[in-house]
Amino acid sequence: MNGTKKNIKLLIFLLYPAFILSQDSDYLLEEIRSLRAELRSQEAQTQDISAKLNQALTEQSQIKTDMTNLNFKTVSLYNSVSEGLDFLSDDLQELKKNVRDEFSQTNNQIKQISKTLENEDKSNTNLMEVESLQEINSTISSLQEKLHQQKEDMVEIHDNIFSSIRGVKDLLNSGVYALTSDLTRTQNDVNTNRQSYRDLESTMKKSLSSLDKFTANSETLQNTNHKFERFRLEMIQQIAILKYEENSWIEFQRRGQYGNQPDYFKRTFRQYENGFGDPYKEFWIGLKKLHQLTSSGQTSLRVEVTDWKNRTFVGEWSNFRVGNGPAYTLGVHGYKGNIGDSLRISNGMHFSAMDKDMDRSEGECSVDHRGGGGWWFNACGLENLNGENLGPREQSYSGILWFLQKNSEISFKSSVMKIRKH
Ligand SMILES: [Ca+2]
Repeated sequence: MNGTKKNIKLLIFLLYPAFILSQDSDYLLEEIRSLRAELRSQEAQTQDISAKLNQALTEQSQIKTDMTNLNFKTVSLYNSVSEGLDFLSDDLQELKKNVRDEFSQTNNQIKQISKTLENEDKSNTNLMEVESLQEINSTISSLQEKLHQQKEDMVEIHDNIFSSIRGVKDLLNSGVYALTSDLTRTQNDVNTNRQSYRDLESTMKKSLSSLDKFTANSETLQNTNHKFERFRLEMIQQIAILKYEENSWIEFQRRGQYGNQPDYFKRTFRQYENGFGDPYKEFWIGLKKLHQLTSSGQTSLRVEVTDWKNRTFVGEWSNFRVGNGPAYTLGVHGYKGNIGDSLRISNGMHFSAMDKDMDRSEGECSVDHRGGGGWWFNACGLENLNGENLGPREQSYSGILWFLQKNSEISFKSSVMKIRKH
C-alpha cells in the first residue's frame, strides 16, 4: 500500500511540468491575442495616415495649380505693364519733341528779334529798345517757366510709373512668397507623414514577424500540449486501478467551462471506448477502463452537477457496473441524493455514440436529439452529461442534460462523474 502511494506521488511529480507547460501555452495565446489587437490598432492608424497623406497631396496639387494660375496672371500683368510703358514712352518722346520744337521756335524768335534790333537806328530806338527787351525777357521767362513745368510733369509721370511698377512687383513677390511657403509647409507635412507611414510599416512588419514566431511557438506548444494531454489521460487510466484498490474516488467524466468548443464531446464510438480529453479540464476516461474497473469489485457511482447559479446537486448509486464491449451495458441502482434518479431510465441500456446507434429509439438519439454525445440512451432518456456545452440560460435536450433535477432541460454549467470501490 505504501509503495502504491509513492508511485502516485512520483506520477504527480512527473505530471507537474506538463501542467506548467499548459500554463505557458495559455500565456502565449494571450500574448497572441494582445498582439493581434495591437496590429488592428496599427492598421487603423495606417489608414488614418494614408488619408492625411492623400489630403496633403491633394492640397499640394491645388497649390501647384494656384501657382501656375498666378504665374500666368503675373506674365499677363507684366505684359500689360510693359505695353503701358511703351505707350508712356511714346508719350514722353512726343512731349520731348514738343519741348524741343518750342525751344527752337523760341530761339528763332530771339534771333529774329536780335536781327531786327541790329537793323534799327540806334538813336531812334532807345525807348523801343527798352520795351522790346522787356517783352523779350518776359517771353523768355514764360518759356522757361513752361519748360520747367513740363520737366516737372515728366519727372512726376516717370516717378508714378516706376512707383506703380514697384507696387505690382511687391504684390507679385508677396503672393509668390506666400504660395512658396504654403508649398514648403505642405511638402514638409507630406514628408513627415511619409516618414510616419514608413515607421509604422516597419513596426507592423516587426509585429507580424513576432506574431509569426509566437504562432509557430504556440503551435509547437499546442502540439506538445496535446501530447501531454494524451499522456495525462493515459496516466490517470494507468493509476485508476491503483486508486480503485485504495478505495479512492476516481473521476471518469468531467464537464465545465474550459474554453473548449460546445461540441467537444461529439466523438466517435471508438473515442468513447478509449477515452479522450484532458484530465485537468474536460475528459472521458473510456468505456474499456470503466468496464475493467467496475468488473473487479462492488462499485459506487457519484454524480455532481452545478447550475449557472453555482448550486451543486449530488446523487449516489450504491451499485454501478459497465459491461464488456461492444455493448458496454449499464447496470445502476441504489440511488440517494438531491439530483433526481434520471439514470433509472438508462439502466440496462447499451452505449451509443454519433456513429453507433444502440438505443431503443427508431431514430438515432445521439445525432437526432442529444448533440452528438455518447451515452446509455434509451429512447432517449432524461440525462446526458456528454451533450453540448451550451452556456447559461440555454434549454435544450442536446445540452448537458439532467432533466429530473429541475424537471427542465436546462444545460448545466459543469458535471463530475466518479466511482469508488466499496
Ligand atoms: Ca435507434
